[in-house]
Amino acid sequence: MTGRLVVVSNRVPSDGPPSGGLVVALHDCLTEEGGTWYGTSGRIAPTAQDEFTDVAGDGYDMRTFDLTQAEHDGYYLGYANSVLWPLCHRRADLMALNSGDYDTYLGVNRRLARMMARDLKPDDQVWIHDYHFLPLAACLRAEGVTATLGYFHHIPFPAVHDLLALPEHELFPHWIASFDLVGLQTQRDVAAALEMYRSLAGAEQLRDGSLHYDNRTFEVRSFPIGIDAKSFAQAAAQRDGRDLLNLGAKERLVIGVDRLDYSKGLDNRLRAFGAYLEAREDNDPRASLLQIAPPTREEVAAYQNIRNETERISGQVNGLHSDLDWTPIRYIHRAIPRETIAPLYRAADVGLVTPFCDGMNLVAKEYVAAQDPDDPGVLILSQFAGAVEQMPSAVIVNPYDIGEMAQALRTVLAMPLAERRARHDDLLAGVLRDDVGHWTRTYLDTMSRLAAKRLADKGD
Ligand code: GDG
Repeated sequence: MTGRLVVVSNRVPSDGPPSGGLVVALHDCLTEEGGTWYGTSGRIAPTAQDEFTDVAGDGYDMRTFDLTQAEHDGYYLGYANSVLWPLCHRRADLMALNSGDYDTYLGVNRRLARMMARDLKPDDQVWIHDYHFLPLAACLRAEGVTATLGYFHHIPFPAVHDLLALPEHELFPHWIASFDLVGLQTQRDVAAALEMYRSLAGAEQLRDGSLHYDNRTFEVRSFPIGIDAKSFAQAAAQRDGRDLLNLGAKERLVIGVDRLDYSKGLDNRLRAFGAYLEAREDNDPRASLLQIAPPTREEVAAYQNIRNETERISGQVNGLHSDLDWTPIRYIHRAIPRETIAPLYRAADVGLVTPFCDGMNLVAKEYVAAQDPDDPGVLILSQFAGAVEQMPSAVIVNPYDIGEMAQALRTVLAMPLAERRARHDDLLAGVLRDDVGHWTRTYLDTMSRLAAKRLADKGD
């Protein structure tokens, strides 16, 4: 790589060893390449300071900044998670448009751009992550930064029609065009981005596929994110998940693992499991659902509603179907350690992944990686998870169709070993091949190619 690698993400793992797939992947490539990682510290400061705090990383530097309480509320909880998140997840109806939040969001991006501009050099390659920083490239350009700026959008690209609900919708194409490389999860997302530019006067697609808008030329491409599949498979085989759950020899297990977010389809999933139990015949196997749903963004009102709904439906289903010696739904509203989650996936006959809308969904890939290849479980996957483009051998369902999901559970729980193996072999090959290392390599190689081209063009 010519020039330094610079990474920007909302949180920097400055308070301990990195954990979680994405953070570990970014840590690994910074350790290999060297460079700097920018982001918030997770601390709240009484006043906004235009200074970074330096933290030593493993072969790289971390530069963190604190948010004030008002910034945390307006930038993070407000505009990022109560406006952009619902907008990108086809829930414009849940957007909380509070006046002032956009200004705070833009203010944080401007402050970060101002501070970063002092450090950046023209041959740096900057990889910015996620919707917290949509205007960051535009802000950096306004500070005179000419470095190569890449962006990866982890969540779905908004539909053109939904975008109109964003008061700042006219700025959105300008924010995107200020990057040099825009990475999206799926082909579907790339199609949505192209549709947005097609609807704009003055935007054009060039012969080499790149886009031109606002006097800038940039590329929009899909880079489907993966997981560290090998280490996940190893972790899954360390313990017996059935023992952890005290499962009876004949009892079958269905698993769901999701942050408790309205985009994940938990309500309809629980309804479908209830419908499956309703239609179950006496000689059908007894199956229980383990739903792990750790809390997330609890200060945002829409998250309170999905929690109430999840608890109401699981209480209702358990009330109807529990027996003296059996409770069909085990619902855990708490984070479970990663080394425990992997064997639980392996113990489950079915992985139930049914979001209404999801950028990728790593749980689908983790479930596949964790299976015993000789006796694998089956993945039921929503047609609205980005993962569906790479995982056609899953049993694909419509998360709005409760009857179809209940029927899919019946089919999968009775699926013969040969079919389970054939589906799993196919899915596992993809999960191992397109792992998280492949994702970082392809993104960074593409950004390096663009950086070299930009430097050569400038030299002409
Ligand atoms: C965003 C996009 C995109 C969950 N509960 C526990 C736990 N988890 C872990 C899972 C998985 C991760 O959290 C969730 O990843 P997802 O991809 O499913 O979803 P988001 O958090 O919404 O992530 C998504 C992703 O970014 C990456 O680009 O795929 O579409 O929305 O790894 O295992 N981990 C532990 N305990 C839990 O209780 N340890």
